Amino acid sequence: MAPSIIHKSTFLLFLCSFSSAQMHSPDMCFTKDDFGTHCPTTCGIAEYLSRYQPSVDRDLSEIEVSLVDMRNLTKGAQDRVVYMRDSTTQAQKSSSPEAYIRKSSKMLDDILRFEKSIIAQEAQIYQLQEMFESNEKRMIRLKEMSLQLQRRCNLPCKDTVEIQTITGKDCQEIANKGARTSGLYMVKPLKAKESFLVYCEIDSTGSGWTVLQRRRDGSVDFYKNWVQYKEGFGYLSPDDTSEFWLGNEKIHLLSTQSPVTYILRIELKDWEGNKTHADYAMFKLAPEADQYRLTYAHYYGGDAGDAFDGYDFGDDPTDKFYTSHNGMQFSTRDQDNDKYHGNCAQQDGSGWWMNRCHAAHLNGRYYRGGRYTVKNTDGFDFDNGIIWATWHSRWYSLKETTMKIIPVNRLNMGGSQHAGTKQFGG
Ligand SMILES: [Ca+2]
Repeated sequence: MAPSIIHKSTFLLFLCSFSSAQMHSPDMCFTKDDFGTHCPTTCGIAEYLSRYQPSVDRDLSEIEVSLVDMRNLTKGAQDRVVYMRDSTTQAQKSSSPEAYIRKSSKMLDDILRFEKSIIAQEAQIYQLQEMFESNEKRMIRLKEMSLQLQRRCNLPCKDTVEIQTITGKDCQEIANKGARTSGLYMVKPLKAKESFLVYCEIDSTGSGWTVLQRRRDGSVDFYKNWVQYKEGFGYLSPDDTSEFWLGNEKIHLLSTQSPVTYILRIELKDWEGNKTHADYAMFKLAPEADQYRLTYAHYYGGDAGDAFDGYDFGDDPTDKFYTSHNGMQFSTRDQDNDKYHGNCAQQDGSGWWMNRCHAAHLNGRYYRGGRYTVKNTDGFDFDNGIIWATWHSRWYSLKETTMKIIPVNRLNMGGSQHAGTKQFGG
């Protein structure tokens, strides 16, 4: 790392760049248009325009054919008018006055009728020509846009982000070394073979949170498989604007580096703008051999309630027991480690420490507006939203969530904005 304070580097935002090759998914082009400025979004638009172009071309050539037809028709009518005018002159010369008057008035009627039809046809032609011209202009605009987008898509998918140079075994150590800015840092937990990128939330008092999970706008699909949850997915951004799962392996390495014990803080925000949090003491994620089992010592505080301890939904007396999460192994759609005869992760479209199945479910499906019903689940048929049952019902999906950790001694120093949390019985 360069000795300068800030090291600017061209950096692929994909988490997977820092991990296994298996994470180089086919999603080079990210098609969610609400994701913002990331290059892959434009590939989708260019692809859409390219698809649109042949059908507009086809329309234009059809209009051209009808214009030619109309022109031929008009020409025929004009010929007939000329012919009739000639016959009138001829009749004037050859016929008797009465016969001439009768014949000529009939012809005049015919001429009038034909002239009217010519005028109508000309108006139609004019209309079609206008349509043709406006379509041509539109086509030119679309072609320009398509070219522009194609040029942009041909550029390598990159973003210039600042990666801070201070490193440490976690964000708190980085803050202890003097960092006072939130952003992207490289960390290397004690047992880690190599360092990896994390988002550090550092406040002015020197508290350094290492962020493990972030939901904020539904831009990232959290219905992923075991390897993806192991390695992490989504995007890390220096200004904390994107969604991600840091990865079970990294969370394991961070949370088990003795002698540090960590507080896990879960921050939640609903669609009405209310915020709350829940803290857990001695948060740890077991190694992959134990399927990244979640353990903590006890609920440490916060107003969100202890949803990790399960919730009595009132369906069954065993609800609370079978929806608790402490001690559960991690499950994904392709690795069922839950306590249910079915597959909770598959039926709820997520990866999580499933029991039978959950009272807390922060990797669930994103529902805009919060409230949803079985009918909105597109066949999942279960409460699969972003749920914290002790705060909002399981049919209310939260707007934003954060999971982050800090060494317990730092939290107790009172430096944190949420300091002074109540201690519940162990
Ligand atoms: Ca099962």
